[in-house]
Formats: sequence, structure tokens, C-alpha cells
Amino acid sequence: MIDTAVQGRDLLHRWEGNPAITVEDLPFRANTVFNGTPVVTEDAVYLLLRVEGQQGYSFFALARSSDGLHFAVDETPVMLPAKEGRFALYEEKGIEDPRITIIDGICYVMYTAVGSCGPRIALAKTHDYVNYERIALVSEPGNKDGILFPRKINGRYARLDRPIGLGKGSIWISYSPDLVNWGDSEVVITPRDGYWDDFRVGASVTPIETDEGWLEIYHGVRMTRPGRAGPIYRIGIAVLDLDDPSKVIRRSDQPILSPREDYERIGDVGNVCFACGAVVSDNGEVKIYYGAADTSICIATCTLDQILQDGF
Ligand code: BMA
Repeated sequence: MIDTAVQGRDLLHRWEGNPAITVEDLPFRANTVFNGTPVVTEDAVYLLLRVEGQQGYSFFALARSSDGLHFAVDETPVMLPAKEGRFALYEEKGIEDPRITIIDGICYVMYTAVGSCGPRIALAKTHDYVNYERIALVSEPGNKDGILFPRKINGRYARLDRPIGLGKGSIWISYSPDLVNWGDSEVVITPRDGYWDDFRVGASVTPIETDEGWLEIYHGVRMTRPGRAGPIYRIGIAVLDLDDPSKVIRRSDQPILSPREDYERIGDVGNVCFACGAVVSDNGEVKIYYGAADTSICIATCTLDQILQDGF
């Protein structure tokens, strides 16, 4: 249970340098930068960023850092919507919200391909974070927030995603023998009436393996009344069973981060804290990278122990 007297307003601590990356930090003209996914290599932390161009569609750029806090963005974008081949039709309106997962040393990126039929999930891989090879379109339209688990579960790859049914978005799990063909889908986490996540929920961060289970840092949306604030995106947590992640072991009643600062309240889409990845250091510190108001990239931290002990 969160003791609000001790914890203050949010369990996560905002980095004092927030926002960490804004459109001013890009070496090319764009509208906004948000929803970046991190990966740690031997000598650097990379952040694959969603950039929305002035045209209105999104693409990916790469930022590099030595400390995971201060980033420099590469001169040119690293992945643009496909202009030819099978993916082109489905990326006409851009590519969004990348999530990196390393499996057996290979860096995979699940992302949302946006075409005129709606968003669907796509998979690519990279060996240098600069060149990306598309593998497959892995869902039909009406699906977003695809995230691979970092290892096979009972011999199969697994992913979380967020199809929409009856207007409500829930987190589902699917399995695959080869990362291309997916099935055995089951619902895992649904919106909760009356709660902060009563309208939609979606996976946000590559599941983190702990002794207790898979820690999933997800986003929950509450819809306020028409004419008021609109949707509010907050960050929450759940723990899924290690062997059968369709089973929820624990789910927090309360979010761990809610939009409160001006940079989270005001932007192209206000009242949004939307995580796309996290890094767990050897000392147990978790850095969560989140898009703020669809306008900048921010960082919030906590220890893994504290998330598991005080977040529920
Ligand atoms: C979600 C995604 C995110 C975005 C969020 C808030 O549906 O499209 O890219 O950050 O909405 O607008």
C-alpha cells in the first residue's frame, strides 16, 4: 500500500533535468519528440526516439548518452516510414512508439505502423541501432503497444499488445514460434471502472523479470467528461506470472506517475505521461523514459525494490 504521507504525490522521482529531450535538441526541423525506448550497450545508452515531423507523421531518430540522462541526437533520422515494398501501404501515416527488446543478443524493435486502415504492430531488428531491417507486420489494424518479452516462455516467443474491443483497449498476450506467426491470444489486463485506468490500458515497457514475476509498467487512461481535460495518461504497474504471464499476480490500485508538471500538462496532447521503456542498473535503480504531453522526453527514477514494495 502506498503511504501518501511518506511518498508524496508520486512513487517515481522526476529527474531534475526534465524535459530530457525536446524539439530544440534535434539537429533537424521537426514538430515534437516523445515516446523513446532505451537500450544499454557496453559503452553507451541509446534512445530510439519517436519524432513527429512538421508534416504530421512520425519516424525514428537515435540519441546517444554516456550516463542515460544527457543525450545527443544523431544528425539524421534512422528509420523512416517505408516508401516501397509490403510495409509501405501500412506506414503511409508514419511509424510510432518503438519498443526495444533484446532476445538472445538480437535487438528487436516492435513499433506501430500507421496506415489508412489504422494502426497495426510491426517488427524490425537492428545490429547497430542505425540500420533497421523490417521483419513482419504482426497484427491486423486496431492494435498498438506491441512489446516482446526478453526471453522465450515455455519455448515460444511472447508479446503483449493492445487491441481495441467495444471501444475499450486492454492488454493481451500472444505467442509465436518464430516472431512472425502469432496466436493463442488471451486477455491479461482490462480497464477498471471508476479507477484512474478506467478507459484504456496498454503495455508500456518491456517486461522486467523479477523473482516475483514479470513487472509490467503499463499506461492507463482515464477519460474525463467531454469538454473537460479529455484523456489523462498515467503510468501504473502489474506483476505477471513468470511461467504463464496471462496470469496477473498483482496489480497496483494507484499509478506510480501522473501528469502534474507543466511539461506533462501542456503540449500537443496535454496530461500525458507515456512510458516506452526502462533501464534497470546493477544497483537496482530503474530509469523510466516517458513521453510528456506528446511533446518531450522525460526521465523518472525509483529502485526496483521500492516499486515492488511500495508501488502496490
Ligand atoms: C497513444 C499513443 C501514444 C500517445 C498517446 C497520448 O494512443 O498514440 O503515441 O503518446 O496516445 O496521446
